[in-house]
Amino acid sequence: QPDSPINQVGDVPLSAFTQVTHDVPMLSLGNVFDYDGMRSFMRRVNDRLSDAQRNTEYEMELKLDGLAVSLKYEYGEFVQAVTRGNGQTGEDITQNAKTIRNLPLWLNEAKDIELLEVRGEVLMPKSGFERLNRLAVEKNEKTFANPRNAAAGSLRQLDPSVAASRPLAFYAYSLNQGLPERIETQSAALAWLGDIGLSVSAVRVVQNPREAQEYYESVIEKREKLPFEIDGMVIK
Ligand code: I6G
Repeated sequence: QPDSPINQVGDVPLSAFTQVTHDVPMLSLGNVFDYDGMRSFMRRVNDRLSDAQRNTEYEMELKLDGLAVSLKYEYGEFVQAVTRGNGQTGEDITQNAKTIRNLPLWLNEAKDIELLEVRGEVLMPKSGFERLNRLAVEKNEKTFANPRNAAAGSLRQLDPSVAASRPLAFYAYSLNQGLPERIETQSAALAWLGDIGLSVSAVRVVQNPREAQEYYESVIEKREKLPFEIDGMVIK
């Protein structure tokens, strides 16, 4: 097929990944483990806001269990993918990222934006992981312990044709540079990323800890049926 990921692959495998310093550090998230923890997080947020901002809404996302990656697009064209690494510096995995089926090499309506930096997770859906391990068993090769390890192993391949043969997917969770001025909320930013061609996972806006808990419980109930693994939920 002309649009096959294999056609995105350059001719020579790399000998090593180049280290790249992130423009903005890739921080990790703070954790809460129960309803009280979540309620006090929301109270702390509210306490720090000005009167005009008080009673803000919260946006919730699935915490996809993959590898955090930062993508750069220049004038709408995909130019670079870097792993989180230690948060300050990561590895340039651009050639492997180009083979990810749902990662657009061009973004719609972003030709005027000098630099767009999008962060998200590269993951392997459960179905692809099971297929990959079945093939490995048939060929007497080593299997992967879980989808996250399989995604990590695939991204770490110096030969992009190996990554191209793996069922990887990218889901955006934040827009770090190039945010259009009219966009004022996290949910609007993700909706816009969806409009310009990126995949984003489910988003729910909630008003208070009770609504957040209800959404959390509804997701946990259907966790086994989700097409990918999650290791929690995110509240912003
Ligand atoms: O919004 C998010 C969804 C999932 C995230 C996130 C995430 O990890 C799987 N991780 C970070 C560091 C941030 N937002 C900022």
